[in-house]
Amino acid sequence: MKISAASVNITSPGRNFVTLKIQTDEGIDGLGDATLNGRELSVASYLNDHVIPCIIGRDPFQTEDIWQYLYRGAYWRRGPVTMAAVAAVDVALWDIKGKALNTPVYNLLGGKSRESVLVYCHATGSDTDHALEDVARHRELGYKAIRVQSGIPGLSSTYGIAKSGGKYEPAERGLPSEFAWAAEPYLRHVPGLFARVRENFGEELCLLHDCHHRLTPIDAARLGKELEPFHLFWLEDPTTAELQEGFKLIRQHTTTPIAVGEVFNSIWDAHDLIRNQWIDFIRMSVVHAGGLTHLKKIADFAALYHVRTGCHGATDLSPVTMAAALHFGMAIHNFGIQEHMPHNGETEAVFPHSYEFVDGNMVPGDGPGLGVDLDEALAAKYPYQRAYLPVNRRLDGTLTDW
Ligand code: GCO
Ligand code: MG
Repeated sequence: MKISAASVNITSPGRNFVTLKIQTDEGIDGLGDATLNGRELSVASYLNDHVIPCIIGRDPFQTEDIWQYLYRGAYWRRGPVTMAAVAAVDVALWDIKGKALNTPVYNLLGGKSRESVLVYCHATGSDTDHALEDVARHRELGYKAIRVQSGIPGLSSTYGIAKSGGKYEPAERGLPSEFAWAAEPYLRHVPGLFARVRENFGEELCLLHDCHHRLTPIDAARLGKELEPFHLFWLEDPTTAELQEGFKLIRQHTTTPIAVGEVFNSIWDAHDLIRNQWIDFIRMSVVHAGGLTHLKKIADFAALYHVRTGCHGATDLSPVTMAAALHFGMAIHNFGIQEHMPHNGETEAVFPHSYEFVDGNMVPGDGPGLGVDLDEALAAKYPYQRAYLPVNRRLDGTLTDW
């Protein structure tokens, strides 16, 4: 079998998605997600202008060699644009391989290690009472693990809070909006939020929280310590991770489990974090970390250090990535949890898929390949719209991490 053609689809059914379709001379197609929130067109160009011409004529079964060709062969390696493009090719090839062998992708990654994968959802509220209502609503839907975020008294906006009436969606059309941030009111508020959640919902519910890279290591250590009585499943992105040693400081002070990695692109972003056991969960996603070929190696490396996975699964990762993450989660031994932020109805229609939510868990479906399609005619009705993530400033105007 040979790769005969490949094309990049950009669609915006509520938010932008970039999808690579690879075709073969035997009539089998595969899909790969190439979406990089707020920087979508750069990955589309990387694929169209630099990658697609090099893969035509290759054997789609050679996932390892093609991965190395695109990674090492580019000379300029790593980075989110490059790794999202490499991932799109890689995932599309695993999809083709599964279809050609008439088996689901999880069987190519080791076979089922479990019958379904545990997922967590997002509960949000403008204040603690509203957040508690949203936790109750998600429990009713069947979720067994819930991330909880709430508005912070004294701050006009913060990460993870839905606009009134709507669902939380991190990117906005138009130019970037600006948020205000101060760590002190946040640090004063969050322990009380989790005290109320535990008081209302008991010990069994898995609880998670995302700091979204906003704290210094010592502030994160304080938060982790103060959250210990509430036994979180994890505290996510407590600080920025360019300085991997920052996590050593957090670890010295708290037993709250730590998760990080949604913005990482390769094992080298997490090498020290994992081998020093400074984290408990690695959150890299199939799309931003070079595809299934690379993520499988990262998971196997992490397993040696008792680090489990918790793949990023926000709405800016397309249903193709969700499907790939579910196959991956079914197969690997050190699976931890999978993020689930449901897509809107338009997106679900553009990407018909076999994965489904069953009683707090998800299953990828047992059909061949990934089990996701792209309705290109419907996708064409939603043209690309420029969109950005917000930027964040401290109260004195200084630009800080969002
Ligand atoms: C998460 C993430 C997202 C990101 C988004 C950026 O934990 O799901 O933090 O909400 O902000 O994916 O594009
Ligand atoms: Mg996050």
